[in-house]
Amino acid sequence: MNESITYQTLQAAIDCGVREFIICAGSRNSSFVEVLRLEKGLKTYYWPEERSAAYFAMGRSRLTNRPAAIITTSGTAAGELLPAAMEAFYAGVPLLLITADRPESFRGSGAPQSAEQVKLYGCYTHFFQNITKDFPCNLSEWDQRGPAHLNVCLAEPQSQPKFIGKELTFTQALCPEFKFDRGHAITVLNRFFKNVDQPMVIVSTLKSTSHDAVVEFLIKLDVPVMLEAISGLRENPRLQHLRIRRTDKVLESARQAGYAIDGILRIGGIPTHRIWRDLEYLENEIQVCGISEMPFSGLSWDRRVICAPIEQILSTYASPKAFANERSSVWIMSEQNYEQQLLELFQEEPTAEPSYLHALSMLISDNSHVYLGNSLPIREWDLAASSKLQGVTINANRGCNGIEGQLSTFFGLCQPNRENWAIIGDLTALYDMVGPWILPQLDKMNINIVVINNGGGQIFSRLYPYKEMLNAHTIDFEPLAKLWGLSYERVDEASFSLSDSRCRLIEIIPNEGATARFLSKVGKLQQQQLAPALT
Ligand SMILES: Cc1ncc(C[n+]2csc(CCOP(=O)(O)OP(=O)(O)O)c2C)c(N)n1
Repeated sequence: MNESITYQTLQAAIDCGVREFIICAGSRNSSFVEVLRLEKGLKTYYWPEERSAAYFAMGRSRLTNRPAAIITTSGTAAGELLPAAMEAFYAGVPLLLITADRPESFRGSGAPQSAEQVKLYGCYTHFFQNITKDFPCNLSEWDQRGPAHLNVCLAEPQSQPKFIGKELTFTQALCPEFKFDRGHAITVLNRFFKNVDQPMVIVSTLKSTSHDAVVEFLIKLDVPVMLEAISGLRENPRLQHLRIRRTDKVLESARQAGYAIDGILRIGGIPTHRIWRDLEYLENEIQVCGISEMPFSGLSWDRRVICAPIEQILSTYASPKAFANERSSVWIMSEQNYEQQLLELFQEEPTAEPSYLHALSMLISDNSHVYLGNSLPIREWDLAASSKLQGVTINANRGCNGIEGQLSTFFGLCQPNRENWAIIGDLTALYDMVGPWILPQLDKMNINIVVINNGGGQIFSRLYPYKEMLNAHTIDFEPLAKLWGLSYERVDEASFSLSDSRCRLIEIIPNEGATARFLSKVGKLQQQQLAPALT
């Protein structure tokens, strides 16, 4: 029985596009291991730890633009997939979770390694099926716009299963169609543009396939735009004349320039920056419109999001009104001023954390892949990375903003033929210490793990005046590099260079005093009236 259920489930996964299986072996799922270890047409990875493995699978799915499957044994092993399922749900990643289970007769029995696995991931899966010999796997209802869960009930495994090598067949899988209402999307956009006079655009997480359409749209629209790094457009040379550089006090600075923003169009994911939190309290002052491939608005008071393929809407859309005016030009000009002064601050405080981020961005080659950890790195990249860096692909886990599974997601996204850089905090690195497990199974690649070790969760030191929030520590990361056979470089001085090692951990130790001074100076800079006020 196990043999036919296993083949049939794998065939259904293959039929919907899965070509990579991430396997966390245990007795209960050994029939899957048995089949997959001999299968030549599929890529397999093996992990001893399910939580990180699921994040790795998510990274693979994002990189290959296909669903990737993770297969676990029963019990708590299945429970370990919840964080990645949540992330994949909010990020819209087609992650296939296959959990082995004991036969249904064991439900509620408390028998060893059996748990209640039916709908284990609750609302975080777009599709669930309990597979038994009477209910074979059928994934045709999975929309592939979020995770799916297959709970596979298997009989007690034989000690030596002897499967007759059946053939799995590889057909061209069709991705389910993204259904959306184009007419409605255009009506909502038109209404927004008719109602506002001084709009701004924010672009956050964006698929690279939407880049061209968004660039053309922004150029035509000709209004100020905040380009978060994860949009992949922050450094785009065609948009620099529209780009707002600051990451804080955006609305205030626009107002000072006489451009009082009355509407914000969001393109892509939920923005990381402060402005999106401020908007929560500006319901009556600023109109918001969102266009995204996910249905989330990120605001409690506004649930209206145009959920559609961005490039299909924006590539032909023209606003019913023109917006460019003298006030917006004054504001954007003042932003260029601000950038100049920021560059001077990096020189003044070279050992401050953002200055290290800036220096690092100057050492990273064009066309690299950069993964930004949640917490300070993703914010500091936006604040400090050089806008000269061209052709970079930026990734981050911004579905749930968790700090777990970050190295594993990064490894899933690493690509040969380009530099791969992960920039993460120290607690984030500690959370995923098992992540480098997968490195020997990857092709030879240029992989750089940068740990910004500021001795704890320093994002909180900027918000809370007590140390209990920080989880402060004095750990250093050289032993972790050694454990995983990575070369190690330590950076704690004003000027630094890096070796040309291809698989390494770089520990950057910012100077606390310099960081505090830098933050105070940048705070003043962001507050200064840089624009001549227009009346
Ligand atoms: C799984 C999870 N637990 C807790 C948090 C809350 N959190 C956000 S940032 C952070 C601290 C991260 O510290 P570190 O990685 O050292 O980065 P730094 O703040 O120093 O940049 C914590 C605990 C979270 N985002 N995800």
